[in-house]
Amino acid sequence: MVLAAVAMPVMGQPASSPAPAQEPAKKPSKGEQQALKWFNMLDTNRDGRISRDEARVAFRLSPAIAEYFRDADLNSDGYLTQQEIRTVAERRRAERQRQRERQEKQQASASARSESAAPAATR
Ligand SMILES: [Ca+2]
Ligand SMILES: [Ca+2]
Repeated sequence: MVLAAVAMPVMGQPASSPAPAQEPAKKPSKGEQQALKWFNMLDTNRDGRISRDEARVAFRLSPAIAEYFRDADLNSDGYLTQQEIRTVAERRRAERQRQRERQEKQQASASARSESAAPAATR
């Protein structure tokens, strides 16, 4: 009896927090946060996706956004969903990561080369 009470998850409480705060487990990247911010701003009819019409305002503000819209509309249906934005953000992050790793590798091999060519400090 006691065990059952303990095992019961605390769910009988009245919903005190209807809007879940940000999950600390999976923090979105800065770019993703920014993208979602303008997503919410542009989704004027709140249907969870941005139509070209809704994005037109942003297109006027920045041609980069028009480009982003084209890139991020992965299924080319003329709508941008949060899922698409996340996917694109994830993809860009992975790309940056790969670039960084490539650079680091280049630097490492370059310094390794110079070390073998000129051992330590030449004095
Ligand atoms: Ca919309
Ligand atoms: Ca789409």
